[in-house]
Amino acid sequence: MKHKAILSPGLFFIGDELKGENVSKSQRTLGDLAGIFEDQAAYGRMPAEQLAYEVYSYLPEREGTPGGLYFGITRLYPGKVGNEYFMTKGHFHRLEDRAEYYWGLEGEGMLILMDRERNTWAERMVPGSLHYIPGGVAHRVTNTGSGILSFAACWPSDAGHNYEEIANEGFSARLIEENGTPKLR
Ligand code: PAN
Ligand code: ZN
Repeated sequence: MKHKAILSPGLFFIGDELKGENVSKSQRTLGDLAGIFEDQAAYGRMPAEQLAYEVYSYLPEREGTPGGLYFGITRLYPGKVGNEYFMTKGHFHRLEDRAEYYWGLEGEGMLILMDRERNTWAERMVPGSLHYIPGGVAHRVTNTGSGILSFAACWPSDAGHNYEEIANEGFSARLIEENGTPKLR
């Protein structure tokens, strides 16, 4: 009975940490990112068990529920495979028109975006930067700094993730370090 009850918060978002009873955690190692980096030889020389990123999420609705919202924090480790920065797998949403907010919490990186015509562009991510990702736009984050890059995200609980398309076709450009600076190529 919640009528007239005064409740203490059970969920905390402090700095770049998400804490609470129903927070779930998932991890991606380099081994989970097979096929996404260009330099396959360099990828083959790296330890498959090395942690690339972890995601803390609060998923208060059943996956697929229309009208609900999910919240997550991604912590992406620094590093490169050859000249390509560590990055998230990237995806379109399964329900294509579902949008999302990302915002930078810590570290430096780039949000790589690609529309349905395969135009690809990047937005610099810094602590406090806010990024609106419209529906129909694939999204992935790269860590261009020397420390951890963390960002928060909020997306609809019926958005879903279409990873297959990016796994098969990739983005139409990659963020590569050239003479010490990141370039989309
Ligand atoms: C984010 C991402 C998270 C990890 O919560 O799922 O940053 O990236 P990948 O899912 O591409 O591995 C989000 O965009 N949710 O929709
Ligand atoms: Zn998303």
